[in-house]
Amino acid sequence: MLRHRLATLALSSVLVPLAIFAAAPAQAATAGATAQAVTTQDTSCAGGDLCFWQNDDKGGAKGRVSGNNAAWSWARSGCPDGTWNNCASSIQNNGNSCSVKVYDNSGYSGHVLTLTRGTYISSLSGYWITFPVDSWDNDIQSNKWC
Ligand SMILES: [Ca+2]
Ligand SMILES: [Ca+2]
Repeated sequence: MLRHRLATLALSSVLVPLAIFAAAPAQAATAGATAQAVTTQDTSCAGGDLCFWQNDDKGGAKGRVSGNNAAWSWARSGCPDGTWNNCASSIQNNGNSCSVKVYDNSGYSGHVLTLTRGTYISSLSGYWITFPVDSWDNDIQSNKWC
C-alpha cells in the first residue's frame, strides 16, 4: 500500500511540471502584418515624349510616343476599342522643341487639337470637338509634331 502511494506521488511529480508547461500563456499568434496591394501609377513623362493615360489625371495605363503616328492602334486592354485609338483621357506634351497636333481620326485627319510644348490636360472631357455632344475624351487616333 505504501509502495503504491509512493509510486503515485512519483508519477504526479512528473505530471505537474508538464501541466505547468501546457498552461504557459500562448505567444501572440502573429505580428499583425496585413498584405497590401501596391499599385504604382506611372505619372512620369520623359523629355521628348507625348504621354497619355487611359483615365483623367494621369490615371490608368500610360502610353507614350516620340514621333508621328498615323494610327494609335497599339493594343491596350481596358480601352473602349482594345487599342489606344479613342482611349486617351489625359495627355501631356513634354516634347523637346515644338507643339504636337492630335486628331480625332487616323491618318492625321478629322478635327485637330494642338498642344503647345509643356501643355498638360488633366481631362480631355473638358475640350470639345463639337460642344456639347463630342469631347476629345476617348477620341484621339493620330498625332503629328510641329
Ligand atoms: Ca479613357
Ligand atoms: Ca476618334
